[in-house]
Amino acid sequence: MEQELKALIIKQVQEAKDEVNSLGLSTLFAVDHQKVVGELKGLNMSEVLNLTQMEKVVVEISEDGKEILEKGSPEFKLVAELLKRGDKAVKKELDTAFGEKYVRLGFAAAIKSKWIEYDKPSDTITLKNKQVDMSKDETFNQLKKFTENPDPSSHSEELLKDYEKKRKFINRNKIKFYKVEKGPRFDQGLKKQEADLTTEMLSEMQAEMKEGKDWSKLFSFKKYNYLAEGKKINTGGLHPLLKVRTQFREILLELGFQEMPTNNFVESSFWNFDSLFQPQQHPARDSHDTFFLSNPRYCKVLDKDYFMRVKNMHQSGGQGSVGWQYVWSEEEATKNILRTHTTAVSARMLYKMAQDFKSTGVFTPRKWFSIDRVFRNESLDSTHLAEFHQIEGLIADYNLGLGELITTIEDFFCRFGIKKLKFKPAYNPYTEPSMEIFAWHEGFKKYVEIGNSGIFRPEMLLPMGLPEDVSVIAWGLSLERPTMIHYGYKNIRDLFGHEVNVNDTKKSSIYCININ
Ligand code: FB9
Repeated sequence: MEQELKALIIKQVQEAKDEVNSLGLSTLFAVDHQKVVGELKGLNMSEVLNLTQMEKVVVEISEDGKEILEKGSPEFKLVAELLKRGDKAVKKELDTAFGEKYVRLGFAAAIKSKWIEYDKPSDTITLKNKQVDMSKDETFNQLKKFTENPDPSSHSEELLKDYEKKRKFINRNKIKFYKVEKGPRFDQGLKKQEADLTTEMLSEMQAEMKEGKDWSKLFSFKKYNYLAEGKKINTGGLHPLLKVRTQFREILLELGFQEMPTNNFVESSFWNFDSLFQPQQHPARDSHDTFFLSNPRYCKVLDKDYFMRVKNMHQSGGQGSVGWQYVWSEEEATKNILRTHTTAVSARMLYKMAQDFKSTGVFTPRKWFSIDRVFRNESLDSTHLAEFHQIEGLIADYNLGLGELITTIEDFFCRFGIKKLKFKPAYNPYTEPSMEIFAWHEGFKKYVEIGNSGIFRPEMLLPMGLPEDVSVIAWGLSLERPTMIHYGYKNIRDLFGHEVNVNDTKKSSIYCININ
């Protein structure tokens, strides 16, 4: 069809005595004007034709006008229908058949012309004038004339106003069209436009050249369209959480932190709670808050000495602490769970640092971070699932205090443009002192909680065997909260889980999270 239209256009331009334009071609070939313009633009691109954009006002038929061109004027349609139905019809049936508005228009005009009578009780219309001259459908005939000659200057202003303003059967609109002339490569027009140069074509050109002919006219090539968009490649996309994780990870690495190995979702209660000096009666440790494994239900104890030192610290304290003063259960400590925080990983890393200190006699200060999934047996709601990603940072060095903790947290958050922080005393079983972290939210005009922090207790560090003057400062936050704020998610299920809309993963970059 396209080749056919292209050939028709080129033939018309070849043979026309008068100016050729896209409107005329559309009427001549009875093809939609936009389709003709599309074909013309292709021929213009290959320089077969030259196009000059023009503009003019034309008469266009409105939707109501098109209905009359399709069915005839409502009053004539009504008479035609009555004649078909034995000069009578129930108005409601006609409404159903032709649309209430169309019948109402015809009804009013036919009553005015005394062509029909109407009996309201029976809702019946009766034809009274059978001599209606159906060819006198002036409205229909005039609309046909507008269609055949859409140039407003061909019709009286009075008529145009009547059909446009009063009856709204036409509109006068400014339209763009194109004057069409031969282009520099018009003679190549009907030749197939080659898109690629092949070895076969080169051989044919060479043969032409050897025969002394003009090889350059042998093939016609499509003009290279530098504006053409590249082929859309259906790529994957990083999940919003992973984009945010990348930014947090980059910032922590820039601040000199090393990433801890977090590839164990299953953890022992010992590392998750006991090594942190979290007492076994703590509410967070029961099954309402923690997921316990049934198989394997228990873990092995690898370092019995450390295990016993932790037991003693819980039961009776030592090294300045009175402990928690309860009978500590080995069985409870060896229960396997899904880790409830990545602080369990921090505990393992600090224990390894103590082991290194023990074997080398040298303590090396370190900065560690972790970003990974943690699991809590909590009630679900629009912002909480039974799991989330915790971000945790810690520094183990000599004589660190609240001052270092606060400045470290300030350094960290200011990388996200968050400079207005407040710290509020809080309680954690394994840190003392502890602080909740708040940041000023410009949008909400209030401080919002953005994390928690503290200094690990000596009762946690000393049983590991770390030097007495080594302290560890740490802070934590979640990955989901900043991501939800940045992307504007109201429900965490739109961000994480099986209900996520995969197309969202193709959204723009996350970089420069902020909470405002
Ligand atoms: O992430 C949280 N909020 C937050 C963080 C960042 C942010 O945008 C900034 C641009 C970066 C915006 C908001 N919160 C902690 C605060 C609240 O969302 C809170 O309602 C939810 N909390 C989680 C725990 O809820 C079960 C967020 C999660 C959390 C809380 C505490 C820690 C980790 C994660 C911790 C800790 C800790 C303390 C001491 C030592 C070591 C670790």
